[in-house]
Amino acid sequence: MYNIHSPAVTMTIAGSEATGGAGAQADLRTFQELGTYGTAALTCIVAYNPQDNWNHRLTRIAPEVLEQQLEAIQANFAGQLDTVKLGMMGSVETIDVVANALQSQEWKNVVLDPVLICKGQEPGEAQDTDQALKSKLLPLATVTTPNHFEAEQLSGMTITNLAELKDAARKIYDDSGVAVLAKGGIRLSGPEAVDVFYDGSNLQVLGTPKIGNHAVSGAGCSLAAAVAAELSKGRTALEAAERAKDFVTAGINQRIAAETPYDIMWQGGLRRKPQQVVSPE
Ligand code: PXL
Repeated sequence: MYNIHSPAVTMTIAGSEATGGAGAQADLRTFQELGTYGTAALTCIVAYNPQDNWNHRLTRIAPEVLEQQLEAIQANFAGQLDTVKLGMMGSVETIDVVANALQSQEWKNVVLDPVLICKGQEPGEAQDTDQALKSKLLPLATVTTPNHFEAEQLSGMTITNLAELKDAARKIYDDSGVAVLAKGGIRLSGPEAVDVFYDGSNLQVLGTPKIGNHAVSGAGCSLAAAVAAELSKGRTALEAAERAKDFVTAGINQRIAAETPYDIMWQGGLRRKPQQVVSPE
């Protein structure tokens, strides 16, 4: 029975990244942290290779297995699941399955993180997947969160400064009708990590002081998941974008160092600092 006090149900359709920095693991942690009930349908499994410079080893989930996961989640939460976050897809077949699931019910919020490449991958490795993402998933989204590279790909523009990031956000919106949170992040020079939100009427620049000059794993996934979580609780897209940016900034501030060449953001960054537990001498 649906209980009005139940948390909003949110779903991520994303890849697993076993170390937990990115992908579905980061999404689920974000959903939990922001007070929603998270579900996950896996599209692929990424296992970094510590013997080979932490390169990605990618195993795709068979399309029918993804279909089964989506069927289970959608049936279990029929009538109360209206928010989905889309992460790494990994293949054209996967995109087709996801597009079908999106068309099989009504959604209020479809947040597309247009993952074209992951850290450690070469750009342009998967042109056909990128093309399918643009032609089949973007039109079904309500919000999209491209990073610098993805915003260049989606807009067909070169982005070297804030004015160009704004133009690209406008272009992506004008072409797709989808609200855009375009991330300059650390890629644009200057003291701030600047992102641009545009929904056809509001153009808002979201800036926070840069925390170092290195990309942090999980920031992109968590940002999109946080937007989805906030939308599922009834916030507007702009409010959701602002809160998501604060969530990620706090998470980067409290990042976790590991053996990979990049740190990992921590989804608990907005919590009050835990008391240090000191054992008696
Ligand atoms: O950061 C993008 C990303 C998304 N999804 C999965 C990933 C990565 C990057 O490593 O592994 C599963």
